[in-house]
Amino acid sequence: MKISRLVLALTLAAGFVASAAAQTTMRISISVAQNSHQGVAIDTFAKEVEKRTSGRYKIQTFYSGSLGGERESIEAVQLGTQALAFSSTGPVPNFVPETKILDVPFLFRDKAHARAVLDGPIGQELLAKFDAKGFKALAWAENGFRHMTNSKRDVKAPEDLKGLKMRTMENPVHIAAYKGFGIVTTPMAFPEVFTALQQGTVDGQENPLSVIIAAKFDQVQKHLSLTGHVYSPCIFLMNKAEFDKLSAADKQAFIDAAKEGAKANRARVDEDDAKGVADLRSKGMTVIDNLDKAKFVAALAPVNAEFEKQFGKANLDRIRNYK
Ligand code: EAX
Repeated sequence: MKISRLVLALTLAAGFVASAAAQTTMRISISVAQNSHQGVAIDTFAKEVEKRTSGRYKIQTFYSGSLGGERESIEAVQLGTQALAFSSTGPVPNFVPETKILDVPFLFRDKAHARAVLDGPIGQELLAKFDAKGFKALAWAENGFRHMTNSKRDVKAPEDLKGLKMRTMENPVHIAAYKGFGIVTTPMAFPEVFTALQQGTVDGQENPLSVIIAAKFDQVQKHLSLTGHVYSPCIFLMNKAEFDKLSAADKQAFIDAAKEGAKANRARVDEDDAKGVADLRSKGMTVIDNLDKAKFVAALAPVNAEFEKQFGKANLDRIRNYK
């Protein structure tokens, strides 16, 4: 908390009531560039918090992993050295294992289905799981559906993935699934990915169009296949103790600001999905957009049987059948 004592003293000396003089500054960070669906999310959040608290809270925004990768930002929030973070669910299961289920491949039919689940009772139950781990989870947002890119060959069928060395997120569900495709998995934090692709440390990576565009992966990857193999949620996280210090009205202001951030974020993902393929083709990528999805689903049947055991078929069906 930073109280501007000078302003306070001067204002009091001038005989005014200094009710608006106290201002608290908090930090939030993302691992991708500002001009992105994640930048829109935290910029909107920052603006809304300031507006809804009459400027008593100021949110400083950091982009492109300048404060570290997603896992580091979540750790910082848990420790309280950083008040806020916005992250994909990539590293989140390492903190709140219950969220693993959201990263099961081919779980969601489309974005509308995923958004409905996250905004409904299932998503809200999962947000509550963060409390016991030192976080207040403010709202779900998204990266969107993830697609595969690589520098070696067109991926038209699941067999084409065999032997490709791909960077994955530090997420146990992703790693297990991609091994099921025969991919050689290399978990890595996002800020290292561009260089790893450029230097050929890995052949490929997978991310939604929004991230591929924002990170300029077209400069280091030739082949894109619209596999849509997994939906990638994002989340607004706050240090629990910082949140608990807020008045009831300010708590609501932070939650509502995160919801506004999520709304703007999802609108930008829709925009990127609508324009992304043409954009990436114009930048020289070969885009395979007529995949037989059923073949990719079938290739993961053994892994999915494992996931059914691990998460329970009833829990997976509750998500699959949510309307
Ligand atoms: O959140 O690590 C990833 O691939 C994420 O999708 C990326 O950091 C955006």
